[in-house]
Amino acid sequence: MVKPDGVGRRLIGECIGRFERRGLKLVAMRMRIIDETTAKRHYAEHAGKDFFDSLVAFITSGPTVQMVWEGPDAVAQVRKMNGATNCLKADVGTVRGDFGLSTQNNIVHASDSPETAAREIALYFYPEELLTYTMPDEQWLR
Ligand code: FUP
Repeated sequence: MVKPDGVGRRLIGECIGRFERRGLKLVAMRMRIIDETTAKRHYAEHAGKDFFDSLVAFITSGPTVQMVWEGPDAVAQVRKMNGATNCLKADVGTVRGDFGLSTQNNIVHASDSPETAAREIALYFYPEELLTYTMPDEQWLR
Protein backbone atom coordinates (compact mmCIF):
# COMPACT_ATOMS: atom_id res chain seq x y z
CA MET A 1 0.00 0.00 0.00
CA VAL A 2 1.14 3.51 -0.74
CA LYS A 3 0.18 5.50 2.37
CA PRO A 4 -1.24 9.05 2.46
CA ASP A 5 2.22 10.64 2.64
CA GLY A 6 3.37 8.63 -0.38
CA VAL A 7 0.31 9.70 -2.36
CA GLY A 8 0.63 13.30 -1.15
CA ARG A 9 4.30 13.40 -2.12
CA ARG A 10 3.48 12.04 -5.62
CA LEU A 11 5.42 8.79 -5.04
CA ILE A 12 2.76 6.34 -6.29
CA GLY A 13 4.47 5.89 -9.65
CA GLU A 14 7.91 5.64 -8.06
CA CYS A 15 6.74 2.77 -5.84
CA ILE A 16 4.86 0.95 -8.60
CA GLY A 17 7.82 1.37 -10.95
CA ARG A 18 10.20 -0.20 -8.47
CA PHE A 19 8.01 -3.26 -7.94
CA GLU A 20 7.41 -3.63 -11.68
CA ARG A 21 11.10 -3.36 -12.53
CA ARG A 22 11.93 -5.93 -9.87
CA GLY A 23 9.83 -8.37 -11.87
CA LEU A 24 6.76 -8.68 -9.68
CA LYS A 25 3.31 -8.92 -11.28
CA LEU A 26 0.51 -6.52 -10.35
CA VAL A 27 -2.73 -8.48 -10.01
CA ALA A 28 -4.98 -5.96 -8.24
CA MET A 29 -4.99 -2.24 -7.50
CA ARG A 30 -7.38 0.35 -6.10
CA MET A 31 -7.32 3.78 -4.50
CA ARG A 32 -9.34 4.70 -1.43
CA ILE A 33 -9.50 6.82 1.69
CA ILE A 34 -9.50 4.18 4.42
CA ASP A 35 -12.28 4.52 7.02
CA GLU A 36 -11.54 4.33 10.74
CA THR A 37 -13.07 0.86 11.20
CA THR A 38 -10.97 -0.63 8.42
CA ALA A 39 -7.86 1.14 9.70
CA LYS A 40 -8.35 -0.33 13.17
CA ARG A 41 -8.84 -3.80 11.70
CA HIS A 42 -5.77 -3.39 9.52
CA TYR A 43 -3.60 -2.38 12.48
CA ALA A 44 -5.34 -4.57 15.11
CA GLU A 45 -1.99 -5.99 16.26
CA HIS A 46 -1.00 -2.50 17.44
CA ALA A 47 -4.23 -1.72 19.35
CA GLY A 48 -3.44 -0.27 22.77
CA LYS A 49 0.09 0.87 21.87
CA ASP A 50 0.97 4.52 22.42
CA PHE A 51 1.21 5.24 18.69
CA PHE A 52 -2.07 3.49 17.73
CA ASP A 53 -4.40 6.53 17.67
CA SER A 54 -1.86 8.58 15.76
CA LEU A 55 -1.32 5.71 13.30
CA VAL A 56 -5.07 5.36 12.65
CA ALA A 57 -5.41 9.14 12.22
CA PHE A 58 -2.52 9.14 9.76
CA ILE A 59 -3.63 6.19 7.63
CA THR A 60 -7.18 7.62 7.34
CA SER A 61 -5.95 11.15 6.60
CA GLY A 62 -5.90 10.94 2.81
CA PRO A 63 -5.93 8.68 -0.22
CA THR A 64 -4.04 5.41 -0.21
CA VAL A 65 -3.30 2.93 -3.01
CA GLN A 66 -3.78 -0.78 -2.33
CA MET A 67 -1.98 -3.25 -4.56
CA VAL A 68 -1.51 -6.99 -4.75
CA TRP A 69 1.80 -8.09 -6.24
CA GLU A 70 2.63 -11.66 -7.16
CA GLY A 71 5.94 -13.41 -7.74
CA PRO A 72 8.46 -15.77 -6.16
CA ASP A 73 8.82 -14.76 -2.49
CA ALA A 74 6.74 -11.65 -3.24
CA VAL A 75 6.14 -10.85 0.45
CA ALA A 76 9.83 -10.96 1.34
CA GLN A 77 10.87 -9.14 -1.84
CA VAL A 78 8.53 -6.23 -1.19
CA ARG A 79 9.43 -5.99 2.51
CA LYS A 80 13.09 -5.78 1.55
CA MET A 81 12.41 -3.15 -1.10
CA ASN A 82 10.38 -1.03 1.35
CA GLY A 83 13.11 -1.07 4.03
CA ALA A 84 12.96 -0.90 7.82
CA THR A 85 9.86 0.60 9.46
CA ASN A 86 11.87 3.55 10.81
CA CYS A 87 13.12 5.39 7.71
CA LEU A 88 16.29 6.35 9.60
CA LYS A 89 17.18 2.67 9.85
CA ALA A 90 16.07 1.81 6.31
CA ASP A 91 18.90 1.04 3.90
CA VAL A 92 19.55 3.53 1.12
CA GLY A 93 18.09 2.01 -2.02
CA THR A 94 14.84 1.09 -0.30
CA VAL A 95 11.66 3.17 -0.65
CA ARG A 96 11.85 4.33 2.97
CA GLY A 97 15.63 4.79 2.88
CA ASP A 98 15.42 6.89 -0.25
CA PHE A 99 12.33 9.00 0.47
CA GLY A 100 11.43 8.98 4.17
CA LEU A 101 12.59 10.58 7.42
CA SER A 102 10.09 9.27 9.96
CA THR A 103 8.65 6.11 11.50
CA GLN A 104 4.98 7.00 11.11
CA ASN A 105 5.21 8.75 7.75
CA ASN A 106 7.05 5.91 6.06
CA ILE A 107 5.39 6.02 2.62
CA VAL A 108 4.49 2.36 2.15
CA HIS A 109 2.98 -0.62 3.93
CA ALA A 110 3.58 -4.25 3.04
CA SER A 111 2.27 -7.48 4.52
CA ASP A 112 4.83 -9.25 6.72
CA SER A 113 3.89 -12.86 5.87
CA PRO A 114 1.73 -14.76 3.38
CA GLU A 115 -0.85 -15.24 6.16
CA THR A 116 -0.96 -11.50 6.86
CA ALA A 117 -1.18 -10.86 3.13
CA ALA A 118 -4.27 -13.08 2.85
CA ARG A 119 -5.91 -11.20 5.76
CA GLU A 120 -5.02 -7.76 4.41
CA ILE A 121 -6.02 -8.57 0.82
CA ALA A 122 -9.44 -9.61 2.12
CA LEU A 123 -9.75 -6.23 3.89
CA TYR A 124 -9.40 -4.31 0.65
CA PHE A 125 -10.41 -6.54 -2.27
CA TYR A 126 -13.19 -8.85 -3.38
CA PRO A 127 -11.76 -12.18 -4.61
CA GLU A 128 -12.86 -11.47 -8.19
CA GLU A 129 -10.73 -8.32 -8.22
CA LEU A 130 -7.55 -10.43 -8.10
CA LEU A 131 -6.71 -11.03 -11.75
CA THR A 132 -5.23 -14.20 -13.16
CA TYR A 133 -3.08 -13.64 -16.23
CA THR A 134 0.31 -14.47 -17.68
CA MET A 135 3.14 -12.05 -18.42
CA PRO A 136 5.34 -12.85 -21.43
CA ASP A 137 8.57 -12.68 -19.40
CA GLU A 138 7.57 -15.02 -16.58
CA GLN A 139 10.03 -17.71 -17.71
CA TRP A 140 12.88 -15.36 -16.71
CA LEU A 141 11.44 -14.42 -13.35
CA ARG A 142 11.26 -17.66 -11.39
P1 FUP B 1 5.73 -2.37 9.22
O1 FUP B 1 5.47 -3.84 9.23
O2 FUP B 1 7.08 -1.99 8.70
O3 FUP B 1 4.61 -1.57 8.58
O4 FUP B 1 5.76 -1.91 10.74
P2 FUP B 1 4.85 -2.24 11.99
O5 FUP B 1 3.76 -3.23 11.68
O6 FUP B 1 5.74 -2.55 13.14
O7 FUP B 1 4.18 -0.83 12.29
C1 FUP B 1 3.07 -0.39 11.52
C2 FUP B 1 3.12 1.10 11.45
O8 FUP B 1 3.01 1.65 12.74
C3 FUP B 1 4.41 1.65 10.89
F1 FUP B 1 4.38 1.71 9.56
C4 FUP B 1 4.53 2.98 11.54
C5 FUP B 1 3.76 2.85 12.82
N1 FUP B 1 4.64 2.79 13.99
C6 FUP B 1 4.82 3.93 14.73
O9 FUP B 1 4.26 4.98 14.38
N2 FUP B 1 5.63 3.88 15.82
C7 FUP B 1 6.26 2.74 16.21
O10 FUP B 1 6.98 2.74 17.22
C8 FUP B 1 6.07 1.57 15.44
C9 FUP B 1 5.26 1.63 14.34
